[in-house]
Amino acid sequence: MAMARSCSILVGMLGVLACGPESSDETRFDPGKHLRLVEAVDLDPHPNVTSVKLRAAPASVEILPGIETDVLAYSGSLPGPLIRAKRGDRIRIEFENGMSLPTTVHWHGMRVPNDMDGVPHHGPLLVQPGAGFVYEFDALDASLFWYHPHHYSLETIGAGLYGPLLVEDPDEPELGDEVVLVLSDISLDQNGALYRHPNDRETVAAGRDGNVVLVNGRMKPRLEALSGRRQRWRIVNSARSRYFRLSLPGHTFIQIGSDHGRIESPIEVAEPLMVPGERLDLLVEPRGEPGTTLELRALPVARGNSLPQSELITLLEMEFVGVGSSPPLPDLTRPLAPIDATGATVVEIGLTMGERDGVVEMGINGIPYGQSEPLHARVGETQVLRVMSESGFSHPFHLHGFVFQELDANGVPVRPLKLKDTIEVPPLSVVDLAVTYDNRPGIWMFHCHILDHAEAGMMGELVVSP
Ligand SMILES: [Cu+2]
Repeated sequence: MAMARSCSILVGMLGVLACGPESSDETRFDPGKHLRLVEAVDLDPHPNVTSVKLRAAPASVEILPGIETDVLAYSGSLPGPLIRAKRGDRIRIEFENGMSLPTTVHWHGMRVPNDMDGVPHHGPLLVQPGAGFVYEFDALDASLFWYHPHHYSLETIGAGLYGPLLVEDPDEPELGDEVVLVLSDISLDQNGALYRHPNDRETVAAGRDGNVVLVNGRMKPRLEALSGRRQRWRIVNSARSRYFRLSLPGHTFIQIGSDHGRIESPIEVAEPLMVPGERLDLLVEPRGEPGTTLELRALPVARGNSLPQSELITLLEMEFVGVGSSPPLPDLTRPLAPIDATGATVVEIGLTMGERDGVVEMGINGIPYGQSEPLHARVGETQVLRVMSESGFSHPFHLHGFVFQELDANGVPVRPLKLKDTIEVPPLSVVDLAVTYDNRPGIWMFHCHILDHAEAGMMGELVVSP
């Protein structure tokens, strides 16, 4: 602490921060002080239990400068509080619904028991206004996850209900100054009030992108950097439909993780794409003269052959406040086993778009959710999900409860191996995903994570039998 204090005195006197050695806790540099997330308080003193309270309710937050916007928020903050646990913990969330509509909380990516997944198939899982529910599960995997409603999702995620859940790996060394970045957007009118998109054919087909892009609930926040000192960015895309293609001019990233923790071996990426629901774990070594800034940008993306490109957006402004250095990286390989999909049942999942009586109707294999029969699998079985975008649109495909590995044209997992639960399915293309169902039977959902598409019927159920 003494060292940290002398650093801040230096900042005051010189406007710079240059401390060393950086690898020790005492000289930790915090790049994220201008975009800090509210953190949920762990109410259980037991070292292996994380117990938090979470309340969904109307709230008023400042998004546009000086203007209060009425939103829906978890525990009063947008995004919802960062829930921090470590692998092996028991996580307990005492949830309360302070809204006027029923809801659930879905723990996107977490391998939870089926009745904790927050989908409202069964009446009791729907949390009525004024009621509560205790979600309780084990943190099996270390990664960044996120939580959001799985009922009225389009409306309530659009109004601000989403938050990050970080499960840390207690055995992992420090790899860089860590920042959790929640990317999202929100639709605001000129008075700063939530804007209601029309529910017309074009909006539903395209998906509603918000006109205000947010990083940790803020417009274009500042992120501090020491030139030459490594940062670790743990990022989630919580937007309803917006894709983010990240670019830091003059820099590349080292990708070390994806949806479910670290990937098999690190890869250098220049402009990584994040579809709604996906997570990325990136290392970046920013370089710049103290006193200068650098913009992290979202490059234009078209989510379909017929859709216009999104505009170029500045996500955050990186501000160089000094120089630093980082120790060499340790070996970052992770021993993952490729799924052997030889002889596995191929299950075809066509993501289809059509029209009935002038209304856009989306579905799985031509049948909208609610009218379709579920798919089937058994615990222990390996299947190949052949997911096909049968239109000129991109779809981020999400499977609840389980992890998959993408297969190449020869039917073997793409290297380096990545454990995924959400993946881009480009227009008019096919993605093969190998999945082995571990022992958590139940009715699991899969759907497009463009929430307009999910709402219009692009969802299905998979029954995993014991
Ligand atoms: Cu879609």
